[in-house]
Amino acid sequence: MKFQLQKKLMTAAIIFLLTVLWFVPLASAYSVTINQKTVEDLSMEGLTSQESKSYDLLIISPGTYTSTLQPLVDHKNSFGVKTKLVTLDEVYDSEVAFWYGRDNPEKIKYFIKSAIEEWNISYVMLVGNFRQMPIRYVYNDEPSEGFSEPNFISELYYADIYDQNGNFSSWDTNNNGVFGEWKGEEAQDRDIDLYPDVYVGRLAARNSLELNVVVNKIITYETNTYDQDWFKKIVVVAGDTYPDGYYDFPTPFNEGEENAKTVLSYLPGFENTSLFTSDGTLKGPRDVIKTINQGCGFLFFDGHASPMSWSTHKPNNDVWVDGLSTFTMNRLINYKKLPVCVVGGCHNMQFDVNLFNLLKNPIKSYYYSTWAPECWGWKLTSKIGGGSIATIGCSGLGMTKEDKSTLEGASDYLDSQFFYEYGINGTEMLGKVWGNAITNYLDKYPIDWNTRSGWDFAYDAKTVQQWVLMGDPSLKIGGYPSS
Ligand SMILES: [Ca+2]
Ligand SMILES: [Ca+2]
Ligand SMILES: [Ca+2]
Repeated sequence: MKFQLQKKLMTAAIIFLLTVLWFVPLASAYSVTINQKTVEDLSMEGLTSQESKSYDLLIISPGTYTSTLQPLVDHKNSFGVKTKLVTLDEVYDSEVAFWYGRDNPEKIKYFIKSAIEEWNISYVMLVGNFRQMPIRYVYNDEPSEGFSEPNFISELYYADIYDQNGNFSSWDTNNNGVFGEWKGEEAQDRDIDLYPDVYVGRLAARNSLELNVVVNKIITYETNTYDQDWFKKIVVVAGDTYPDGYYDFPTPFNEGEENAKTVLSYLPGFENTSLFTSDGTLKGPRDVIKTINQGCGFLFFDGHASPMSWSTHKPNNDVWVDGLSTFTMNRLINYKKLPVCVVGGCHNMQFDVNLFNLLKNPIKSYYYSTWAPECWGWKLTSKIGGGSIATIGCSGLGMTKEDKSTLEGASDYLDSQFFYEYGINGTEMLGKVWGNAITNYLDKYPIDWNTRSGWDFAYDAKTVQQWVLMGDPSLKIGGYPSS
């Protein structure tokens, strides 16, 4: 049965792959060559000579997207978010990137540092998927036999610009070209402070059509959401993440539902709908889709996931209950009622997935769902006619408190801090909510770099390193009042 299904899926995927190959440009971030221009050609100075010298939002994008992004730049400026759009070529040609940065991600990071110092920016929007806008893999090793994960994408790399002494933080303190390395008895790259110094989000668009959809969603959201009834609602989806009796430690509670209740307690003014397996309100994707289609300002999932799916369990039952997958998402028609979605689970934001993985390693890519043409989080964010306005979740194996010997912290704490920041602390700018949640996490769980990999402190570091914001970091949650 399973093999038949597997064969069918593989055939469908290969047909789909060949179709998609006609449309997706094969640009590779790694093939971008740096023009060896002389220093005086371009500098930060050259980029600002005709304009203001101070900005709130820096957008970095491949040159092919500048016209698609222009309406967003105009929109942001009209609402007082001073925005500067810089192309990747301009970044690479800038004085700072000419002198500093061993590779493209590091050049971008140095450019962001200069933009903080010279332009006083608070937000950075990276535009382009993993092929078009470089990503940084960090090597905080998860050595477990069941699922070994030597590296994963970290967007926090682009946000944690300074170390605790105020110097540029390379995340490669032993200077061997391997970043965020934590393997064996202690961390090789250590004393990385991890605290974000700027708020980073990504629009992982694969082409201008996809980018155009998201740009329109952001503009529509910020101009239409204010004072809308649907916004004052939150939907939480969860169950028994760890059915009791299936692990070598006791897991008596419905962990996902407990976390969801904590989240709800942080949004006191919001009408809530909980879809739980324990009371039968969550039986499958239909329940989730129906509820989201009615509209909500926030959406929270807490359970298990892959780049293609999210699911959980009924209490003390290891049978899977599906919540939402990249396939069933196609049925979302919530139009302008777009929630900010936080998802607890593994790999929802693993945005380096692609169909070529099916050719490279069919079995592994099938098993790990890395043959998805786009990950769960980006698909939800870029969905036309609905989905989310932004999605926050894990690029790698999501760590929960059950992974730690203290049975405390990890995503259980970090996810709920997002809602604490918005609902209790009153932080309204999306990127700042993301960044402050990370800051709160590190304040509560400081990292001891002298401990072994695959254990509590390495998991604390991984928890924040892998937490990706897919969306506009300068998004005003709840939108702007009409003037
Ligand atoms: Ca290193
Ligand atoms: Ca920092
Ligand atoms: Ca349990």
